[in-house]
Amino acid sequence: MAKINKIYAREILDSRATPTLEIVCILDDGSVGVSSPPSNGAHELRDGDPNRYLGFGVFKAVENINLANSSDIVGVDFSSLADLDQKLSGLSQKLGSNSTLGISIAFAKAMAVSSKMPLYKYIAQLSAPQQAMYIPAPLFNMINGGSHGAGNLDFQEFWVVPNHLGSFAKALETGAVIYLNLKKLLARRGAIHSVGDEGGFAPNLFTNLDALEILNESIIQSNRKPNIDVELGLDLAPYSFYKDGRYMIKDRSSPMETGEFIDYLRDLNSQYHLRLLEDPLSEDDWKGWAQITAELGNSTTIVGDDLLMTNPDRVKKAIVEKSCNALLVKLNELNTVSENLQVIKLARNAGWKIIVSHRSGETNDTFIADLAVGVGADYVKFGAPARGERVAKYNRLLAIESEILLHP
Ligand code: 2PG
Ligand code: MG
Repeated sequence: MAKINKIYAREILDSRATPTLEIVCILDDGSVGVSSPPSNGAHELRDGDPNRYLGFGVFKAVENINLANSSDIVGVDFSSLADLDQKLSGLSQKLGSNSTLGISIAFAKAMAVSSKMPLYKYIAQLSAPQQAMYIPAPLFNMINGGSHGAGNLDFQEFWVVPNHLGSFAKALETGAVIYLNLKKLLARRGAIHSVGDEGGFAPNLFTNLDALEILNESIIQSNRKPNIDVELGLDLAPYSFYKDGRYMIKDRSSPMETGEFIDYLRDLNSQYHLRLLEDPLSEDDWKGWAQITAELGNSTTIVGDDLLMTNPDRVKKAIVEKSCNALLVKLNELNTVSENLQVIKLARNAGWKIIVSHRSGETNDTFIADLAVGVGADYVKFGAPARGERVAKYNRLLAIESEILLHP
């Protein structure tokens, strides 16, 4: 049993100058949990006042949470996080999912403190029983294109995936060294190397394929072997280059129909052995997704992000239609932590891989690092190994890894 003694919120900024919430939850035994969920969630409550933050302010949400002190959340005995989350799901229309998720995370953190347990172990208890704790493999987003980068590339994210070798610390070092060498290589080519939203470089190159080439060069420069020590992966996020049912990218002079685009991706996969391919097709092209998963799903992992929106109904449809074989979990697409645990269970029972993801606009909250370890995710996607809000999560994984080594 746990009772919330007090809950309050304030407006803070995310990594893209957009307001988001910071929420403090204090239990009646004095345990405290603080959360700051990222912005850009599915059903957020925003003020819409054009005179503040271009309408993105969250004062109404702050007020709602502060008023929750006199509502049915504070002073009530909850038997578990699931118990509170059930109530929060019912309040999500009124409070907004930014508030309900923030309260849910802050409560989970306070409960872990109260149970004298590391957060990842507390989450593991709520999630599937596991053999042993491990750190999921990181997907480092080295090059940002599409709507996330000021350069000229069509694909949104170009990842390097170090082969884990059982040590997250080593994987992180590999990611960081490749990042530093990539910076030098881009500068030598005269491609701009400002960074995009997720800390990866945002260069101007001739083609998307050039970006994969230069990543392989950086891997070699870092004394690692492409495909063996380090693999590549992509999040295409085609909404920025899919128009009128066709895919138009700078690598080709004319737009491609779905079938042609799948052929193009098959060739890309044969050439670069992509470990994962996220959102290869438009989110409404369900037929195309089933086709690409049937054709490429054995040689690469097909990840549904925009296709699924972490939404259980879309996940169920994708399981039936065999549309993909991995779920990207973006926590703030749903109202509570428990809703996320349920959708993860659904995907895992279908034999899918699980990737716990940050958002392009982030805060320094490291909850998703604990969540990823607690649920036994296969991968984490927290951006480049650079920029504070991304590195905070990777550094939390370092801390968890040393704790697990000491107390398995
Ligand atoms: C994605 C995510 C995170 P956003 O497309 O996978 O990288 O981006 O938060 O903008 O949806
Ligand atoms: Mg995506």
